[in-house]
Formats: sequence, C-alpha cells, structure tokens
Amino acid sequence: MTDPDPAQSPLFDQLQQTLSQQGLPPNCFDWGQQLLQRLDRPVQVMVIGQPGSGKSTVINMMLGQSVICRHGAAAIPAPIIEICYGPEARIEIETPDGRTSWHPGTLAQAALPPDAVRLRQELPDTRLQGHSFVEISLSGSAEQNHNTLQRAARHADVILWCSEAFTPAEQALWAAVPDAKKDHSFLVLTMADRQIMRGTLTSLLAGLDGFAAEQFLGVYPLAAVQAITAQTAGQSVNAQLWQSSGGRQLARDVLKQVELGRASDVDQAEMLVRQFAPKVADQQWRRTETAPKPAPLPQNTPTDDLLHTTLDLLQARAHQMLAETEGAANADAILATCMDTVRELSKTLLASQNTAPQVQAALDGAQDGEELLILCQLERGEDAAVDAVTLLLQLKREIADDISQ
Ligand SMILES: Nc1nc2c(ncn2[C@@H]2O[C@H](COP(=O)(O)OP(=O)(O)O)[C@@H](O)[C@H]2O)c(=O)[nH]1
Ligand SMILES: [Mg+2]
Repeated sequence: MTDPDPAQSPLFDQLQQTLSQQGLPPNCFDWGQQLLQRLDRPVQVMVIGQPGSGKSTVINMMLGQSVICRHGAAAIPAPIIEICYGPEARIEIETPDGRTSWHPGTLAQAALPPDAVRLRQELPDTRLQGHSFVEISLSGSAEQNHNTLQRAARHADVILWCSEAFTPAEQALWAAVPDAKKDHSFLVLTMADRQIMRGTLTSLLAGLDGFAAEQFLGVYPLAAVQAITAQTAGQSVNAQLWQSSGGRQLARDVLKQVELGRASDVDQAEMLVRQFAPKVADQQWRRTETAPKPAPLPQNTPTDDLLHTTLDLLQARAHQMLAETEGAANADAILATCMDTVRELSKTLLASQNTAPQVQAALDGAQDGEELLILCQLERGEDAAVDAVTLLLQLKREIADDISQ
C-alpha cells in the first residue's frame, strides 16, 4: 500500500530539498516540480458526461453512500462538484457572483441554489485523502464541451466517462482527449439495468467494441442504483448484487488505477532524490529508507542474489537515463535504453535457468514489458519515453516486492 497522505511523507520533504538546490538540470527541475504538485494532492478522479448521464450516482456508488443526491432526485445543476476529504461533512457553495458559503452536512441533505457554479463536498472519509472525485457536466455547445473536456483532462489523473450509449457526438468529443489520458480512462455505460430490460445491452457493447477498446482502459456496464443498494441495504454487502450490477469490477479497477498512478509518482520521486539529493538530505534519505527493513538474513539464497543483480541493473540504467536528460532530453535515446535494459534482463533471467516462481514472475514481467516497449517505440515522443521509464520502475518495484516476501 502507498502512503495515504504522501504530502506528509519524508519523501515529499526530501524531494522539496532536492529541488531547492542550485544547478539542477532544468529538465529534472521541471519534472520534480510536477511530481511535487502531484504528491501534494490526492489523485484526481474526474467523472465526466452529459447532465443526467448518472455521474453523481457513480460517485455515490464509489463512496458507498448517497452523498451527492438521492435516487430519483432531480440532478444537481452545478457544472462542477468536488468531493474531497475534510474533518467533518460540510459543503461549500459558489454562486455566479464569486461568493462562497459553507453549510454543514451533505449535498443530498441541502437545499441548493439553482445558480450554483461550483459545489465542494468535504467528507470525513480517509480514503479521500488518497483520491478525490470531481464531477463535470458537459451541458454547453459542442465547442464549449470540447473546451471544458480538454481543461478537465489536463487536471485529471483518472477519467470516468459516463454515458448511457456513448453516442457518435460523445465519441467525437472523446477522440480529441490526449492519448496519455485515454490510457487512464474508463467508459462507464450507465443505466445498464434499463439496457438489460430493453434487451439492448449486448448490441450496444458489440457496436462499441472496436472504438471503445482503443479509446479506454475498458468498458464497464453499470447498474449504479443496484450497486448502491448492494452496499447499503443490508447489514453487510450483498456480494452477488455488488458483482452483477458491475459495481464491484468498476470500483476495484478504478482503485487499482489510482494506486498505480500514485506508485508511479512515488517511484519517480525516489529516483530523483537518489540521484540529486544534497548530501544531508541524502543521508536522511538512506536512514528513512533503511530503517524499517528487517536485519538482513545471514545467507542470501541464489534466487535473491539473482533478483538483486536484476535490481542493480535496473537502478544503474535509471541513473544513466537521468544523466542523459541533462542535455536536451532525447526521447528516442531513452526509449532505446529502456528496450536494451528489458532485453538484458530477460537474457540474464533466462541464462540463470532458475525456476523459482519469483524469477519466473520477473521473466514474465520483462517479456510483457518488451511487448509494451515496442508499442512505446512506435508512438515515440516524450510521453512514450515517460511511459517506458515508468514501466522499468514498475518492473523494479515488482522484483523488489518479490525479494522481500
Ligand atoms: N435505473 C437507473 N437509474 C439510474 C442509474 N444511475 C443513475 N440513475 C438515475 O438517473 C438520474 C440521473 O442521475 P445522476 O447521477 O443525477 O446524473 P448526473 O446528472 O450525470 O449526475 C437519477 O434519477 C438517478 O437516480 C442506473 O444505473 N440505473
Ligand atoms: Mg450530478
């Protein structure tokens, strides 16, 4: 598990100290500043779609309680609703004149002015320290919706696009979202219960198959009202309804994506700190890093030794790539280094003829990684290089986890 509040973590302070030094390569400084910002706030899950597409109900489902609206109540008109952590349940209402006011309780309980432009719900739910939700309604002209979506996508870490049928107009809007964001996005086909009653769900899914598979991490038919009932109606969760409503799978996959995003930020921050930390911070870093580890076992198994060798390789290459970013960042060179590294890793693991499950898992990871890197090389460019480095860091994390088990 990652730290629920990375902004309070030693890593955040160490990265801040690292970035306050003179003479840091400009690329690394910019990269580090972006990481600091991301570590400083919860992962942003944006829930986007047309009014009445079921966005608020999806957020209620993820929260496991009806916070934004009650079932069957008229949709809240505000274009932006934020749901984040706070020590007690209270809402902030912003009206068109820019004034804001605070009220205790939840949106579902409050009488809201019809002209609110932004609503913020704070809840004492500690899960919201790790990720928060933003509901964005696309209720303007095609051009306004395009602009709203682009702006929202820039700030989003994960996107849930809510729609009953994902119409061609919505498909055209979505097509303009940057690919890097599409890789972290889910298509939620809301009101699936109605589609099932009409007998239209199968043909809807078949019709979307090609386009949606390319444009999203996955397509998730969801009967959100049933999914909320599954969690709230009885003393315990109705596992069967939670599963059949589509709620279980969507909630699980979204949370996994949130975790992956956070883990990747933490990995990258660790890498920057290791490479550039000032002397004092470097010593602190080593202390905090080594403190919680158990005393080393008297003898390492051959499998551990092999996995340590692969970790050293990944670490050395990560440093090499950071050094390469000192000049003009060269995405192609970084992609090539990542590819070499993964191939070398496969070769080392294969040559060892070690059949331990951890080694096999590392080999599977390296071979899958090679396939993904081929795709990154086709895409090229800065985003692809960042994806490639992230992939190496993920491999490193998986191998390290296996050693510590
Ligand atoms: N039958 C059914 N109704 C739903 C479902 N999800 C939402 N609704 C209803 O659709 C209406 C609009 O939902 P809401 O979440 O407010 O939409 P939003 O405007 O996109 O936030 C509400 O009356 C919800 O109760 C669903 O999965 N099945
Ligand atoms: Mg709503």
